[in-house]
Amino acid sequence: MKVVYSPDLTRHDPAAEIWVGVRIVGTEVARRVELVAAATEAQGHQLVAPRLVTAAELEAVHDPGLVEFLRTAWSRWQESGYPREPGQDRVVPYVFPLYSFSSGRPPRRPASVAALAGLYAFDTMTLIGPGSWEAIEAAASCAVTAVDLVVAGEQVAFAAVRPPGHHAGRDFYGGSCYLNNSAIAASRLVAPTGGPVSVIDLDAHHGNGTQEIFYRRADVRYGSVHIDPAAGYFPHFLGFATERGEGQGEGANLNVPIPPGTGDREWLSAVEELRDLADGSRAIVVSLGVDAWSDDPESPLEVTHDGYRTAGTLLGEMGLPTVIVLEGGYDLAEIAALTTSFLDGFLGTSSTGPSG
Ligand code: SP5
Ligand code: ZN
Repeated sequence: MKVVYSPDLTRHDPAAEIWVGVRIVGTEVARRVELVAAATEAQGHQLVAPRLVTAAELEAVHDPGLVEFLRTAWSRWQESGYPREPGQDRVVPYVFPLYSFSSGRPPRRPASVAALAGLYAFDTMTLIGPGSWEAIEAAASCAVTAVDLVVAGEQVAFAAVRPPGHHAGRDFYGGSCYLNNSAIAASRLVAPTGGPVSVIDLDAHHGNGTQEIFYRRADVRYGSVHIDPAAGYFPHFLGFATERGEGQGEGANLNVPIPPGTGDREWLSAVEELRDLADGSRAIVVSLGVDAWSDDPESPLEVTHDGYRTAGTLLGEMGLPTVIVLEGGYDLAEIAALTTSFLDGFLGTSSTGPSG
């Protein structure tokens, strides 16, 4: 299997997140993807470099204003002098123009880049600094390159990327995500396969960005198993089972929220529901977050290596053209083994990893 990877993915180093107003050490670090790429290569998969994503591919899914903001925010932040005064070395939002703030009228574009960040960011945790844009663009580039490979006849390709993407929507970023790599891939798969395409999201958190991008569309379905937002977990406001899509997309969105402490058996039965949603699709995109793992610092789920391997088997057995895109997963000791467990299950190969 080909694994699309670029050293540029490591150039984004948020170093921190602002959580409940406090600057804490961030868990979405460059080492994550270095470990995953090295492990897949050690298992005999071939690392390939991406071609550059086009503006049309980005804008099929994202507002050009969001893309332009992400591309220029760090240089504007430096020009504004914030790193010296008040001493903030990352782009952090400051004022949030909520929908009702202007009674639904579109907000004016503010002159200040700190205010502009509040137009696009939905949280304070998702920082932008030197190298961020280069990595964000590289991640989207890897995703579309994986699509190219599948369209050219590969059964499956893996975009080993970060920053992750599934919390980013048409015109918003957050949850450590900036551009939605999986949604860009899914959108790009529709024309060459004829559609429909299904995104199956195994990350421990609900992929609110992917859901919203496709909420009114029938040509891309979205299914997710994730920690129940009603139990107090990110993204808090979305990911409920009642969200089923609207208009043309009615019935094409499936959320399976599960409680803290859920292990392999119930998680895998949810994966089977997602597989049923994808039935009749021409291709699938797997949003492969491995943070449902039992010791992950960002989630209270209790999925094991065997669980991820079996999920891989369930999705591999569908026999559809598949693009796998890395999302979350923050236990540096296990992220590589969890990922290769899933890939082994998908490919029907036996594991040589430590969990075998
Ligand atoms: C892609 C992805 O997995 N994004 C996950 C973002 C979830 N972040 C939630 C952060 C909630 C607070 N985290 C602080 C942990 C302190 N122990
Ligand atoms: Zn996650």
